[in-house]
Amino acid sequence: HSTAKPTRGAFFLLEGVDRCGKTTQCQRLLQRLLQAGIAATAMRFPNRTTSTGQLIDSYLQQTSNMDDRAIHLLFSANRWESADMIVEQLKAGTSIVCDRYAYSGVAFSASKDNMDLEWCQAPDRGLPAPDCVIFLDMSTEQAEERGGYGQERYEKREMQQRVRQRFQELSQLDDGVQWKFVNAAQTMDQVEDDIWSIAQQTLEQVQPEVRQLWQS
Ligand code: FDM
Repeated sequence: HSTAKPTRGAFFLLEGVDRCGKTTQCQRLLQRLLQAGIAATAMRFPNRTTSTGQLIDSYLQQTSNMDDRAIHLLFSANRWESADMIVEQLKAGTSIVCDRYAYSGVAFSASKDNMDLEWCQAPDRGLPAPDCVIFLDMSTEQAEERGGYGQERYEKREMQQRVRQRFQELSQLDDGVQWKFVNAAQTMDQVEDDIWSIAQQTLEQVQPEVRQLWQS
C-alpha cells in the first residue's frame, strides 16, 4: 500500500433540505480541510454573481417570473459556466466544497407540476461529477422548528416536502455517486464531525479521473 497523496482534489457536494445548516457546514468542512493542510475552495450554486446568476436571483426573489423550463435551464447553464474551472481545480489538487449542485436542480424543478425527473436531469448530464453527496437530512417539521421560512420563491412547506421526497428518489439512482446521509438534527459540532469522517473516507477513495454526471 502507498501513503501517496491523492492525485487530484476531491469534489465534496453538500445537499440538503432548507434550514439544515448546509451553508454553515460547508464553511466548517472547508476550515477542517485547510487546517489539515489540504488545499480546498468553496463553491455554491446558484452562483448569483454571473449574468445567469443575476437572472436566477431575481427569479428566486420573485421580482421576475419565468417559465419553469427556462429557469431550469438557466440553473443548469449557471453550473456549466463553472464546469471547466471545477475540473481544473480538481486536477490541480484543490478539493472543492460545494453548496448545492445538479441534485438541487432536479429536486426543485421536478417538484413542480408537469416537470419530469428525467427531463430535468438531461441538461446536467456530463457535468463534472462529485465524489460524494453529503446529504443533510431532517424532517420538514424539525426544519420548521428552526424558524419560519424566508421570502424566497421555494420557501413554503408543500414545496419543501416534495423536494425532500425528490432528493430521496435521486439518492436511489444507480448513478455511481455515493450518497452519505447525515442527521442534521444533531448539534452543529456533531454534524461537523460526521461530515469530517465522511470527507476523510472520500479523500482516501478518490480516483484519478473526474467522472461525468449521469452519463451511462
Ligand atoms: N435551486 C438551486 C434550484 O431550484 N435549482 C438549482 O439548480 C439550484 C442550485 O434555489 F431554493 C433552488 C434551491 C433554493 C434556491 O437558495 C437557492 P440558496 O439559499 O442560495 O441555496
